[in-house]
Amino acid sequence: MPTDEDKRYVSLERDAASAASAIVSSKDVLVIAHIDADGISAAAIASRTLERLDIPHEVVFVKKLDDISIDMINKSRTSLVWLVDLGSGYLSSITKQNVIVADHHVPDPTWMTGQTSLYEFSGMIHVNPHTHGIDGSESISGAGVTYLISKMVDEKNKDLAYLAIIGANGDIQDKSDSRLIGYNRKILSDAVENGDIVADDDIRLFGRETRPLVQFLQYCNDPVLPLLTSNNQECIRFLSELRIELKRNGSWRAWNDLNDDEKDNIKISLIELLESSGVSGKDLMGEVYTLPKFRKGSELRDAKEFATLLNACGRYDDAPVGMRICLGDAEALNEASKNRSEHKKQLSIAMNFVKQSNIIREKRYIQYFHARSEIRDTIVGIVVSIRVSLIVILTAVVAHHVQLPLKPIQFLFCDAKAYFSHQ
Ligand SMILES: [Mn+2]
Repeated sequence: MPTDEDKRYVSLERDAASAASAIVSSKDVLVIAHIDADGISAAAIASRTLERLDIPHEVVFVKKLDDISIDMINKSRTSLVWLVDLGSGYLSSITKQNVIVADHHVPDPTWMTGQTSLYEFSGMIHVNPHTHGIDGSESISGAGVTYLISKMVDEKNKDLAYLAIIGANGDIQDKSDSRLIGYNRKILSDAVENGDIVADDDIRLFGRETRPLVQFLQYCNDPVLPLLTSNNQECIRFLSELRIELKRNGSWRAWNDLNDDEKDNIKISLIELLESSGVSGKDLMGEVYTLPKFRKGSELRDAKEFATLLNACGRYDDAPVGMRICLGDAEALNEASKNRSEHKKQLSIAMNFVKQSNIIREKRYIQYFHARSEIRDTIVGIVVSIRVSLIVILTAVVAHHVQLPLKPIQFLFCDAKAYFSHQ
C-alpha cells in the first residue's frame, strides 16, 4: 500500500516528468539560477542535462528575481527558459511562453488562486514540493527538484545525484534531524548507489577534511563548545590532554586524518563537556556526507565543505566558477581559491573601514551604517553580522524607502529584545 507520502512524491515526479518532456523538445534554453550553493549545484545539473541532449543553452546567475531578471526572462528569445532554485515567488510576473520553474521556495500565493488556466495557456511548468504538500524547506532543495527533472529526462542522469546532495547541504536541509530527510533520502540513495557519496554517522563540526584540529574545535559555533569555541589555547590544551598529535609529517592533521580511537576519544570528551554544561551532546553527532572520489584533504571530499566553497563563489560574483567546479573542471578550483583569498582580503578591508571611518550611527534602539560604495554589497551582510551579535536587518525596507545615490548598502541593526519590549 502506498503511503500518503509516497503519493505526494509520485505527484511531484509527475510534474518533473512534464518538465522533462518540455526540455527534450526544446531548441535552445536559457537557464536562470540562484547564486548560492543550492542554485549553483542546480545550474550544474541543468547544464549537464542539456549538454547531454545537445541542446544549446546559456546559464545566468542572479541574486534574486528583480525587475531586471524578470524582464530578461520575459524578453528571452530562447524556446524555453528554465529557472532553478528560484522563481516560485514570482510566478505571476512571468509572462514568457514556455517556462519551467524548478524551485522549493513557498510559491507566489496570488498565482496559486484561480490562475490555473494561465498555467496551461502559458505553458508554464511549475515543479515545487509545496504544491504537493511536501515541505520544501527540508525535504528537497532546488538542486533536488532540478535533479528529479534531469532523471526524468534520462535515467543515466542519476550520476548527477551527488550534486543535489551538495545543494541540500548548502541549504542546511539536514538541520532539524542532523541528517537529510524526506525526498532527499531517495536522492541520497541514488548517490550512494553510484558510489559518489558515502553517508556515515560522525561528528558534524565543519571542516572535517581541511580544518586543522585546533581550528576545527575553535571555530565551532553550532553548537557552541563550552570553553573551547573561540579559545585557541583551550583547544590546544584539550587535544593534548587526549594525547592527540596536532601535526604529522610536517602538516596539520584534520579530523579525517585521525584513526577511529582518536576520533572516539574526542567525541566522548566533547559530549561530556557539553552535557556538563547542560547542553545535549546529541547535536554534535549525526549523518555526514563524504564524496570518496575526491582526494583526501580536498574540500570537495566533504559535502558541507563543498557547499561552503560554492557559497563563497556565489558571494563573490563567482558563481560560474562554482558551476565549473561542480562539473569537474580542475582548473576552476584554483580560480575559486584565488578569488576566495581576494574575498578574505576585501572582508578585512571592509572591517577596517567600518572600524576606522566612524560611520556607525546610533539611535536609541537602532544602529546603522551606510557604507556607500566602499563595501561590496555581497559582503556587507557578513561585516554586519561580525560587528553585532543580535541583528535585525531591514535591507529590503531601506533599499526601497531610502533613495540613495549609490548602491543601497544600508543596514539597520538593533537590539531586538529592547526594541520589541518597547513596542
Ligand atoms: Mn535553495
